[in-house]
Amino acid sequence: MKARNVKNLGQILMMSGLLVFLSSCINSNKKKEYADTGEIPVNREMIAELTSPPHVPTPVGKRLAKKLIVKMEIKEQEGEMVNGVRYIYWTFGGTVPGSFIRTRVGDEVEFHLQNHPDNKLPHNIDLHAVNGPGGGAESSFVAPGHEKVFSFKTLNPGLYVYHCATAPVGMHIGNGMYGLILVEPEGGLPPVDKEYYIMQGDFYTKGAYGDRGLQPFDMQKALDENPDYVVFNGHVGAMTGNNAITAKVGETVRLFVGNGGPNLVSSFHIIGEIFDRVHIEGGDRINDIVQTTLIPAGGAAIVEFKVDVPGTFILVDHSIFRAFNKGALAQLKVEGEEDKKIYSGEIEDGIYLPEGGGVQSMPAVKGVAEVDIPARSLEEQMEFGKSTYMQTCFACHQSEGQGIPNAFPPLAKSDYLNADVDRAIGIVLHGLSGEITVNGKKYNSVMTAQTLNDDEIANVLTYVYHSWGNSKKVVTPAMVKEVRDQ
Ligand code: HEC
Ligand SMILES: [Cu+2]
Repeated sequence: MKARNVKNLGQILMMSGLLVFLSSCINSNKKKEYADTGEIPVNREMIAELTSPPHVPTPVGKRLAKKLIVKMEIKEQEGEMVNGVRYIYWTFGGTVPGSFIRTRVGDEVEFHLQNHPDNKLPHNIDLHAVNGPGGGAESSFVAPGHEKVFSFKTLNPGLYVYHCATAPVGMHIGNGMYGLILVEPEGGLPPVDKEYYIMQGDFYTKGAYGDRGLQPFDMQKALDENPDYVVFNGHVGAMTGNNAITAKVGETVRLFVGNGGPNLVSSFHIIGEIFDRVHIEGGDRINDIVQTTLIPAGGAAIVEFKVDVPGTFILVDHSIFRAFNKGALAQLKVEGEEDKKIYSGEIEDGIYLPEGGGVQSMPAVKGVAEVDIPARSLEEQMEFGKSTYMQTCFACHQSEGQGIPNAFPPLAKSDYLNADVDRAIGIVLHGLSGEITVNGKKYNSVMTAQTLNDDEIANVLTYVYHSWGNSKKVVTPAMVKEVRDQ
C-alpha cells in the first residue's frame, strides 16, 4: 500500500510539477531524435540472458539499444503435474512457461529457434512483441533437428506473450508452449527490490484431477473449455512451500504476470495485498490501487506493490474453484517485523453467546466435559464416526480422505496415520503444526485442535482407520482419555 504524507502535498505537487516540466524537455529532445522508435540505432551485439520461471533477467537499466541474440530451444519432455500425475509438456527452453526474454525498445532481436532432434513435432513461435506476419510464426516454422533464424525490432514498450502457433495451435499452447517477452522503455522500468515471473495456464487430461500415471491431452475437454488443472508456472505447487517466492517487509515487488490460456481468462489477485500499480494488459496505461486485475488468455500485466507486514500471501485466480481445486495457487512469503497498526493479527478469541444460547462456556481443550459413554459396536462407531468426519474433517481432508496436494495431507493409506495411533489421537486432541512427511510428500501447515469429546474422537478415528485402505485399528474412548491425561 502507498504511504501518503498529506501535509507535504503542496510541496510535492510543486516539486513534481517542476520535474514533469524538466523531464518533458528531456523527453521531447529524445522524441525529436527518433521520431519513430524504429529509428533507434543499435550499438553492438549481445547474447540475451534467458531465465526460467519464477526468475527474470537483469533489468536493462540505461543500456543502449543493441542487436540482441536470443537462442531458444524447444524441448518435448515429461514432467509432473501434481503428485504421481505425469504429463508430456512441450516447452520453450525446458520450462512452462518458457524462458523469460528481456529487451528494451529499439533492440534488434536476432531470434534463433532450435527444435531439439529428439522432439517428434515441428513448432514455431509467435511473439506478440513483433510487428510482422504471424508475429514471427511464418519465418520460424522449424522441424526437429533444425534451427530457424529471423529478426525483428522492438518498437513498443510493454510485456508480451509469446507462444507456439503450429496447428493444432490450441494443443501446442495447451501443452505449455508459451512465455513472456518484456520490452522495457528507454532508461528501463523504475527499479524495485524484487521481480518475479508468473504465468497461468489451463491443462486438459484424459483422467480427472489427481488421476495418476501418464495423462494424455484431452481434445474434447479442451474444446469444452473444461480444464482439469489451472496452474501457475506449469504444475500444481510450482510456487508453494519451498518453491514460494519471497520478499522482506518494506520491499517493493514487481510481478510479470502472463496468461498462456489456451482458454481461460485470469482474475489475478493476491490474498491480503493490494496492487499499488498495475500496467493494465502489459501496456502503457497504469491503474493505481487495484484488488484484482483481469489477464486475458494471450495477455499479461505488470503488477507492483510494497509489502507492509510479514506472512504468507496467496496468489490466486479469483475464479476461486480454480485456486483451491485445480491448482491456481501460489505463495509469496514475506519476512520481517510485524506492524500491529497495519495488521493486528488475532487480538482475542472471545466467546460469542447469542441471546438464549445454550452454551455457557467453551470447553477447554483438556477439559471437555466427560460424558457417560455406552459401549459401542464397530458398526455404531463407524456410523457416528462417519457423521463426525463429514462435519469436521471433510472440509480439509476431503470426502475420500484424499487430502489436497500441498495443503492438506491424505488420511487415505496414510503411512503417518497408520504408524502411531496415540500420535493420531494427540493430533485430533491438540492440533498439529510444523513439517511432517505423509506418503513421501512434505506438508508444513497447521491443523487446529478439534473440540470433540473422547467418544467422538474414538469414533471418528475408528472410521478413518477402517476406511480407504488404512490399518483397521479400533480406537476406544479409554485410549483417547489416556492420551488426553498425559
Ligand atoms: C482446517 C483443516 C483441517 C481439519 C478440519 C482437520 N485437519 Fe487434520 N490436518 C490438517 C493439516 C493442515 C494437517 C497437517 C499439519 C502439518 O502440516 O503439520 C493435518 C494432519 C492430520 C493428520 C496427520 C497426517 C496424516 O495425513 O496422517 C491426521 C491423522 C489428521 N490430520 C486427522 C484429522 C481428523 C481425524 C480430523 C477431523 C476430526 C481432522 N484431521 C481435521 C488440516 C485439518
Ligand atoms: Cu509447438
